[in-house]
Amino acid sequence: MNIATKKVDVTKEAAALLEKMGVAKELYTGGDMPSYSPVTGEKIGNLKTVSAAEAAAKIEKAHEAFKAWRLVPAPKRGELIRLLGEELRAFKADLGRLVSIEAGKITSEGLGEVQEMIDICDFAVGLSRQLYGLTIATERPGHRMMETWHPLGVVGVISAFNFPVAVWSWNTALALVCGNSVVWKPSEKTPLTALASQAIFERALARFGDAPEGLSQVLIGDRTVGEVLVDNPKVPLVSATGSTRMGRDVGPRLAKRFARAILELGGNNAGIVCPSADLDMALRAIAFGAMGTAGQRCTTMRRLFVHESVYDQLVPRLKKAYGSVSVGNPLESTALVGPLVDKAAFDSMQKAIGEAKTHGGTVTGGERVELGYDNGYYAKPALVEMPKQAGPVLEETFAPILYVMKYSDFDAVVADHNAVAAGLSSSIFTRDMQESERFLAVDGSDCGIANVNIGTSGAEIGGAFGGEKETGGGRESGSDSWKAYMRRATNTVNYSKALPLAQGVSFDIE
Ligand code: UN1
Repeated sequence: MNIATKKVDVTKEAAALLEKMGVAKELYTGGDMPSYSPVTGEKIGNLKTVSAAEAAAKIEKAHEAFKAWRLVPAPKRGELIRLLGEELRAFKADLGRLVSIEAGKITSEGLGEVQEMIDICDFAVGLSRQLYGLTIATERPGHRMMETWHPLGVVGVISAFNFPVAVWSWNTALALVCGNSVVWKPSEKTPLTALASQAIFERALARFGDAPEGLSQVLIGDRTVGEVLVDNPKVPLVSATGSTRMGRDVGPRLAKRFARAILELGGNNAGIVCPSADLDMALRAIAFGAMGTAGQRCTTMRRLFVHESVYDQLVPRLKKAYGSVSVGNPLESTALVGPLVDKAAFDSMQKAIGEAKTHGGTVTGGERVELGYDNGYYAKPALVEMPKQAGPVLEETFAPILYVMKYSDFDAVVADHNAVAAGLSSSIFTRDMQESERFLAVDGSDCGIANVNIGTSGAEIGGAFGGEKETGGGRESGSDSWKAYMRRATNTVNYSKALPLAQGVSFDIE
């Protein structure tokens, strides 16, 4: 069912939310960069952009802030992030709503995104007392060897429209407890949520008190501003989330100046449904993984392999779910699928569906849903049954298209699963322990995330997030991802009265 809605005033509501969160009006009115709401296609802000020179000055300021912040004890730095978590809790509803307005997410997903921010703050507060280094057995008597982790410098963050605020928080919460400063270039499609996050951060900063100025800053602007961040020698690490195309540009530029990169790029995530799978569970997981966030997560399920023995039980039910899923305005309805981000996203969805047909695909859904907004692009999620993995199935199209294929042999399906360029997330649905273990084993899924009996999307912050191959190899968020935000020093201390050399080398000068 498609949910018809009354007209919403997204511009007014966005302004009211921004005011409540403490964003100065001049930051988003009368500027040169428009922001649109995908919900109705209307313009909701006109932001002031920074020039390349202004961006460089902000980076310089962040570098100065780093030099002071690195001297603050890590648990004290954690206190700032604890306060940030408190402020995010207080503004969860407002920021979540603004995410829905600016990125088009349904209400629960907008709120869920802010919850991810709160969760990473909690994680980082604990981490601020656990930046552990090893002590290492040394081969020399009267010596001690250990590792010390030191702050790195200014951390550049480049984020995408689909997780406009959570990705910033994963990087910022970790970077700040690790003693770094942050300069953030948000997506041009979602700058207002960036301003709101910055305002919330500044509230935490005011409560914290004595923190250096410029500890976390936002660069509003286009690609040229991002390039300043990527090329600036005072930025030793850039964490960039976006397309593989963007990563192909950013990665080598960082490598050229020996800066570090955390790249979180495209995904072409698949699920495998085995003969013993709990089909009710698989159905729900696939529906959320493939249709949730209107197919606009890096972790969205884009390919599905179903064993021939259960294909006719599962796929008709899936098609039914695709037929009945509610598509609608996320601000005024309880629809499960909101808009695509813009016309370009809708066009690329239609193009991929067209190509799939030429490769023998049979399509359910995919058509535009008219809600009366000229520039709001809503589409029925598409399920495309494919005779084999070919054409657009091998690519990431950032839209709700699920390619469904039948399989008969486990080894062959694992090979097909891995036969795409991206390597972000994956899942298997089975109650057969041998199958699940083989999927997780060395010659199983080649992705950074491999799940059993849950979908590909919706990862918790506690794990390291990221993927292999053209996904870029970066890891952010939980586990020991913090190590990428610090530099490691190996220290050997001689407390003896002799100077034995390692490896038994003798070098007696007299
Ligand atoms: C992304 O789509 O860029 O696992 C991030 C998930 C979310 C994060 C997605 N926790 O789906």
